[in-house]
Amino acid sequence: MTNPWDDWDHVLKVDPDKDLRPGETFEDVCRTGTDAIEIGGTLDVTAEKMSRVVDAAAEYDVPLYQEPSNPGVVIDSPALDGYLIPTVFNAGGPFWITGAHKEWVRIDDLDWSRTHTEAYIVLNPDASVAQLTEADCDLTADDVGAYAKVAERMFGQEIVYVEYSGTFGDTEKVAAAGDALDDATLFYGGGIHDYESANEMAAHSDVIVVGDLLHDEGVDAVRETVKGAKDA
Ligand code: 1GP
Repeated sequence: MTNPWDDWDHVLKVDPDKDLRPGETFEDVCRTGTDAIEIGGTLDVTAEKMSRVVDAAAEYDVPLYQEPSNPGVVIDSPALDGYLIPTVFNAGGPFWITGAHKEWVRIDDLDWSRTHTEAYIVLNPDASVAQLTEADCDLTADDVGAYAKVAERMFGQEIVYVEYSGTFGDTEKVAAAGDALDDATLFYGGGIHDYESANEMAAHSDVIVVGDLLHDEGVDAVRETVKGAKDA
C-alpha cells in the first residue's frame, strides 16, 4: 500500500497557538515548497484555534493533516487530508499510549480511511511534549532502534517519529531508528533551522519536520530547509 508521505521530504508543523511573523500569511506558508502541513502543538491548543489554521490554509494546494494533542481538539473539516494520531512509545504512563486513544475512538463517525498512526519516540527532556508525557528520554541508539521496531512490527504504526522538539538531535539515534524500519516512514523533528541542519537530518530520515522556525524566523528560513531536505 502506498501512502502520501512515501513521497514527502519535508513537513511544516504549524502551531495554532503561535503567530506567523508580522506581514506573513498562510498563502506564504503554503508556498514554501513544503510537501505537507501538519497542524499540531502541545500546549493551549483549542478546536477553535485549530479551525482557524485549517480554514486559512484550506484554499491552497498543500496536503493538510491534523495532529491532535488530545481528543478534545479534533476538528471535522473536509479541508483536512487526514489525521495523524500520535502515540508516545516512551511515555511515562499509559495515557499517551492508549488512554487518550480510548477517548478518541468514541468520536462519532470516525473516518478511519483518513486516520493514520504515528509512533513518537520523544528524546529532548526539556521539551513540553517530554514533560507532559513524562517521557523516558534517557535512551541509547540501540533503545531507539528497538522502540522503532516495536512500533512497526508489533503495533503496525505507519510513521515512526523521532522527536527532539526544540533542539537538534543525535544523528546516531535517528539513524538507529531508520535502520530498524522496513516499511514505516521515519519522520524526524527538532531544531532544524537552516539548509545544513535540514540536509544533515534528511540524510538519516525519510521526512524532516520543521516547526518553531516558521514562527520565529518566517517563511524564507523555512524555504531554505525545504531545499536542504530535497537535496539530501
Ligand atoms: C515539533 O518536531 C517538531 O513537534 C519540530 O521541532 O519546533 O524544534 O522545529 P522544532
